[in-house]
Amino acid sequence: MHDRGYDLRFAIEPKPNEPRGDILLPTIGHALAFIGSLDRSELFGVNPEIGHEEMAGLNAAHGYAQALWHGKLFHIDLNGQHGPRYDQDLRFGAGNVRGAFWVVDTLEAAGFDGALHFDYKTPRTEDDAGVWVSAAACMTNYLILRDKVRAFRADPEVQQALADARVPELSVPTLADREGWADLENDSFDPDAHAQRGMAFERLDQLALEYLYGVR
Ligand SMILES: [Mn+2]
Repeated sequence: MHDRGYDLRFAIEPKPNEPRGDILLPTIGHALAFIGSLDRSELFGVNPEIGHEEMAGLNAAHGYAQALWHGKLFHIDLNGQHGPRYDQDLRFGAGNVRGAFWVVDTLEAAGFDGALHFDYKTPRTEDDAGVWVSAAACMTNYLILRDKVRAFRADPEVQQALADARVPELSVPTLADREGWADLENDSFDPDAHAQRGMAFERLDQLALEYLYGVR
């Protein structure tokens, strides 16, 4: 295909089950591992669907974040889902609302600049007008959550909570420049002191919920 001048990339969309009981490449992690084994792996990425990850009982935002970290989030399918049931394809923002908040936060924090694509299905009980209601609602709900995550990230209390939870340290390499594994022997790591400290995730997560509940 590339030999014929077509500048195309492929995005694999993982799904754990349905219509069959088991589907190969059931999750983002499986797809990333498979892609890494391909001869032209640079041409392949993932198109994760929120509902498919949640059908597998997984945290969609975590999967999106891992795909971003690998440079493999080529495309996204936003929708809604209630737990590990059949593929519900609810409009985005319906279903797991908290999960939707974190997916939008992940995309916005990472500066994802690809298409914001929705893969949802209007319930068959709707008429044509209802189809347009649910289509508009997908976009409205993204914009609502985008406003909320931007306000969340701009809040000085949130920034302090992020620092208290040592989130910025996640991007610091374990070894400093010119440091090797042998240098770790001379490190002054105090396991007792580290066992005493809290990670302060509850505070950070509660701030997010308060933005989601609309009281901040
Ligand atoms: Mn899809």
